[in-house]
Formats: sequence, C-alpha cells, structure tokens
Amino acid sequence: AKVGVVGLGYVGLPLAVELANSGFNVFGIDICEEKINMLKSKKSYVIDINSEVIEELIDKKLSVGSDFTIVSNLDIVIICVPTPLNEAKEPDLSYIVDSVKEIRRYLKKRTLIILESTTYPGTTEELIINSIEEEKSFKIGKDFFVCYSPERVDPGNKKFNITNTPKVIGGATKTCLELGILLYSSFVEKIVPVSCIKVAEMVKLFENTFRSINIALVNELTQTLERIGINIWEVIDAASTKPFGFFTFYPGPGIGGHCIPLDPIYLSWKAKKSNYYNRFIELASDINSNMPRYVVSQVTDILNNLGKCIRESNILLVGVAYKKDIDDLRESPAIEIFNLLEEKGASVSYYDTYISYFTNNGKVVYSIELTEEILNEFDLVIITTNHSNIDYEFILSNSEIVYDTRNVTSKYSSDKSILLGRHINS
Ligand code: SAJ
Repeated sequence: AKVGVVGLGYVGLPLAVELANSGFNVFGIDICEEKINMLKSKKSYVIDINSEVIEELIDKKLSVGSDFTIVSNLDIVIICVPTPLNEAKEPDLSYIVDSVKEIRRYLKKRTLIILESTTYPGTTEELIINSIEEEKSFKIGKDFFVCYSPERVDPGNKKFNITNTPKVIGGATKTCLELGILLYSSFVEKIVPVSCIKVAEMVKLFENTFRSINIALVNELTQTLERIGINIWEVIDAASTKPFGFFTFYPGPGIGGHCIPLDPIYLSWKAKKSNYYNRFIELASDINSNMPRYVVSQVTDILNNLGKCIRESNILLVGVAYKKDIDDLRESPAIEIFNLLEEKGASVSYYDTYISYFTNNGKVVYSIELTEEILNEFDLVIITTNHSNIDYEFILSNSEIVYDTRNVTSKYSSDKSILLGRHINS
C-alpha cells in the first residue's frame, strides 16, 4: 500500500521511517522546504532518527516533497501536523485545516485518513469527516475512511518508541476502525481500539492533563512546605516508596515542551465551549507557569543574604532545554528565568551540553565552556535542567552557591547547594 505522512516533524518523520521499514511505500509531505531539502540530502533533524537511516530509505521506500498532488495515488494518509496555541492562548488548528484542504483537493475514493495531531474531541469530525462529505459528496465508511490515533512520541526516550508504545485508535465507522487497526498492527505491538473517535481524541488530552495537574500539585506543595520548613524532595522520595497507587512527580522551574503546557489548554478551551469551566486545568496552568517567578524570588533572597543584589550579579544557568537529555528549547522555563533575571539587571550566561547556542530576543547566546576560572566568575549557579552528562560535582566544587531546581546535587551533600523550595532565612 502507498502511505502518505503529512507533517515530517518529531512525530511524522519517525512514523514515516517506521512505515518504510515495515515495507510500505511512503510519501512524506511537508510544506517546510528546509526539512525537505535536509531529507533529500540524507540528513535528519529529529533527535531519534540518525542520518544513516534517512540515507538508507530516501528515494527508495521513502520519498519526500511539498507537493500534495501525490495524494491521488495514496491508499492511506496520516496527518501529523502541529496543533499549537495562538497569541490568545487558544487552540490553533490552522495546520490541520490547511493540510485537509490540500488532501481533499486530490483525495481519491476508498482512501483511509488518520489524524494523529493532539486536539480536542470533535476536531476530526468537524474538520475532516464533515468537510470531505460536503465538499466531495463522499460518504464516510463507504467512499473514504477516517480514524483518530493520538501520537505518544516522547523524543529522546530510549526505552519507548513507536513500536512498543500501545497505540490508541478510534474510527468513524466499524470498517474505518478495522482498516486503522490493520495498518498499525503491521508495526505496533499493541493496539488499543476505543468505541469512537472522540474517546481517542480525549485519551491523549487526559494523559497530559493528568501530568500537568500532578506537576502543579508538587509545585504548589513546594511553596507550602517552604513556609513550614519541610524538604519537599525528601517527602516525595519517601512517598514514592509506596508500591501501589502512587505516581512520582517532581517540582521544577516550570513546565516546557510541546505537550504539557498546551494539551490541557485544548481541553479547558473545549470545556468552556461546552459551558463547563474546568478549574483544575486553569489552576494547574497558573501554578506551573508561575514557577519561573518563584525561582527568581528564591534566587533574590539567596543573593540578598550574601549582601548581593540581582542587579549587578553574574548568574549561570546550567541546562536550558525544557527537560533533561534532549536538545529542545520549546517553551523552556529556563529561557523565561534567563529573561526575568536579565530584566532585573543581572548578567546571565548558560551552560548546556545539548544546546551550544540559541537566539534570545534577537541576540545569539552561546553556551559557556565549563572551566574553573569561568565558574569562579559567577555569584550564583542555577541548575535549571538536569542533563545526565553534566559534572555536577565539578560545578559544586568550583562555585560559591548552587541553587538546584532539579535535586541533582543532594547526593554530594555539599553545603553550597540550595534545593528549590528550601526556606531561605532572610
Ligand atoms: N516536569 C516536571 N516535573 C515532573 C515531570 C515533568 O517539572 O515530574 C516538567 C519537565 O521538566 C518538562 C515538562 O514538565 O519541562 C514536561 O515534561 P514531560 O516529562 O511531560 O515531557 P514531555 O513534555 O516531553 O511529555 C511527553 C509526553 N508525551 C506525549 O505527549 C506523547 C508525555 O505524555 C509523556 O508522559 C512524557 O513525554 C514522558 O513521560 O516523558
């Protein structure tokens, strides 16, 4: 069968590779010329796919381009385009709308269309099924088939990948579902069929809302226990010994990435549209997005206790990616902390083993070299992302004070390290 993958990002590219490796003729479509050119010159831009894999497949089982006319030769089209938030922090479905418009233009009868992009319940029906039935007067389940199957890709995860992560799927009709199951069964170990498309859309939002709310819980508890003078990190580690019915979440400098800060907003937006205001989600988003300010307030107190103030101080952020062991800066709380400190007059530098430079407010900022003399220049070091390949012992032994938002320094029991949430005696 000929399968099209629309959107060749961190979800679509690994999917296209997996499909090609399991024998399908795959046509990757992406409107971003730069991505297409990189793939054609046999280069990967996704952390989980190395360029050798592209070299093996490109122009053999995998061809790529920006042209949607190929859709008229495809049996299956899988849509993996971004679903961000717009300026007003509301769902932005423009990538889905635009790609469906192009697919619809060239769609031939009997094609299976699967949406994988994270979105609120009802999207697949409104934007794909209804629009194709109206514009092409195709009958769903007879002239074309539609499923929704949420992506569960976790970039950089060495243990879980597309084949060993259970795949939830819902179909518009029984036949649609059967076709979707047939497709995924050829390369996914466990398929989880659900009764309808809306349930499948909701499953992904629930998974990530669950994470956002539980992260917010420990982030708020951190501030409660700071007032009482209890170490939240010790409480969480001891509570995690409970062998059943407990999930471990840790406080941090805030939440980043392309999923957790966004997906719950898709759900709360949809809830509001159905005249239900989901208090948990709004509260969790507020608490999580306030953590960068909480970090800056603790750092201010620490510097004041040293007789220094943020204005002239020299601060180093260790780790700026949104989470450990990846090179992704999207929505990273470390960048927000960087900017908040600069606004207060500090001179801020960073060190990250995965990110050698980034553009911040139009300025290119480079990672420092981690040497003794450079470390000695800083009044304070903040550990914002806990990459595994950073030498924290070296940092501790060559710094005055290390404010640790990820609890990676406790094991060195150094009196120079102050954990996020510690009561700072003013
Ligand atoms: N974070 C905390 N405390 C925690 C866990 C995470 O502060 O206890 C922060 C992280 O530092 C990061 C943000 O939250 O800034 C999101 O972290 P995440 O571990 O949820 O990682 P993501 O954003 O890459 O989430 C993805 C999601 N995968 C999909 O949406 C398909 C999520 O469902 C996975 O559970 C998660 O990876 C994972 O477990 O790695």
